[in-house]
Amino acid sequence: MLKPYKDLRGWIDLVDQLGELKRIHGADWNLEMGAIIELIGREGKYPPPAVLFDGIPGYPEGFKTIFGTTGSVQRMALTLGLSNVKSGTDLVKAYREKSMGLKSIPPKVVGTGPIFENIDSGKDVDLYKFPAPLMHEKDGGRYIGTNCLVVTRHPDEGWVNLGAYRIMVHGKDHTAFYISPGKHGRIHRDLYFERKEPCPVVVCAGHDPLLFLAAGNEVAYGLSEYDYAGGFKGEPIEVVKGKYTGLPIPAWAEIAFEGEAVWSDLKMEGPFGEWTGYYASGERQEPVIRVKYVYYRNNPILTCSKPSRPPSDYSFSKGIVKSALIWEELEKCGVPNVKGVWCHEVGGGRLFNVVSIKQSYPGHSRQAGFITSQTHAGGYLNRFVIVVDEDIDPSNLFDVVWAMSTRCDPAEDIDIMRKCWSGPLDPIIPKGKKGLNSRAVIDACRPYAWKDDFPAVAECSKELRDMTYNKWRDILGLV
Ligand SMILES: Cc1cc2nc3c(=O)[nH]c(=O)nc-3n(C[C@H](O)[C@H](O)[C@H](O)COP(=O)(O)O)c2cc1C
Ligand SMILES: [Mn+2]
Repeated sequence: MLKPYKDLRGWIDLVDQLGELKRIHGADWNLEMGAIIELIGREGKYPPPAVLFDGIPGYPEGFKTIFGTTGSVQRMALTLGLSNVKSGTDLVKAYREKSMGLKSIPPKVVGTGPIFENIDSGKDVDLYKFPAPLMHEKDGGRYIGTNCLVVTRHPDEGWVNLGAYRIMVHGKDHTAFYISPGKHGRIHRDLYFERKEPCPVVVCAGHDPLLFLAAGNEVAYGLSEYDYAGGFKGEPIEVVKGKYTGLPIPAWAEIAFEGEAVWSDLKMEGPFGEWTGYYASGERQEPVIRVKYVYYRNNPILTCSKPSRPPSDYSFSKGIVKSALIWEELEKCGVPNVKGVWCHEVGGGRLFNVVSIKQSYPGHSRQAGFITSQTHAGGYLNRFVIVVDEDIDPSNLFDVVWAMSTRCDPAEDIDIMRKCWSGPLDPIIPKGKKGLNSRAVIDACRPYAWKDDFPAVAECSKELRDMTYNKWRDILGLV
């Protein structure tokens, strides 16, 4: 088991020791880094490495970016402090087990930290100091925030939220930020805007990948992702207070900036290539963050993720965390005998989710399916939920589609839920109708009423398989 790490730099050292770090010198921020990530992810060895870019043209040596932080089983295990995991399904189980007994630990405010090594304010604020990538050819601008933490505080209840919401640079001292309706940061921001108050905000753009996993996935409403991540780490996340907003900023972060957004201060945001595989949200007016302070470490590392036609450099980790969170929510809702959950990368971890159960009573499979489609973790922009029996591995698309093709009678076993939680990124919803979508719950379990009479599966029994294997193993040369 690898040692725990203190910050992104410690994490990078450990990933290097695992042999999962690729260093690339001299790639341009202008499309080249993004294209390299796509090539490595689609055409390179599996699993793809984390990629650390340095020597970026136009930037001082040492100003780096890193992509694909959480893109393998071993890197996820390191980040989450999990041991004895060899596969994605092991990760989901281990994540779930760890999170079940988890006590959240609030962050610890410290006086200073490496993030204050450099402080720019007033005229010195310049976001172009950092090599923010132009990721895809049709993007509307350079995105400094993808693998980022957007920190806001509920104006009445006081709790602090962290969400990964994309941030497009508009000028030296201002950015747009896009938060889909229903996200916690959006709920916070709307509360300030309804009262005609500015919304204080911090954006952290280089940090421990654990914070990214917490911010980029659906932690419960009202629970700070800082507390959640602290619970996973087993110790509080150290934070400093922003000089303008007072909001907590990870003390060991690489790059952060803070300022405020005002309801009437809008600029065009997008287009941006997204996790669905399309530039589906086009260009819209979105609120602007006016930046008052920029903080960064010497030789800062900008953390990046490139959403794109899946698989992307973060779709693996998205699917893992989401599967574990949905499983947990199903059990909290009282759905028994869940045997597995898998949010497939083909659906960007959201659109195509499978649950396997040991059917225990009539209606069990529909209950599992309907609830999955409306969980907090699985509710946003979901399209298909497929419920399968326990003999089907939910992570195996071949088996899942076989079960759909043979155990589901479409007229009886597909239910459509309408007017569900979607958003501007949904590619099949036309302009003007964005916001809502429908979803199919596909019951691909053997019908409960006659499941024991369902035709037997035509494959070798375990006994026949083992007997044959033992007799013929040398000749068959199976792996
Ligand atoms: C790399 C990455 C980029 C994301 N970009 C956005 C975004 O631009 N807007 C958005 O609303 N959600 C985005 N998300 C999804 C949210 O981060 C996710 O739904 C998270 O749960 C939001 O936090 P919240 O639950 O506290 O609202 C992104 C997630 C990841 C992993
Ligand atoms: Mn949240």
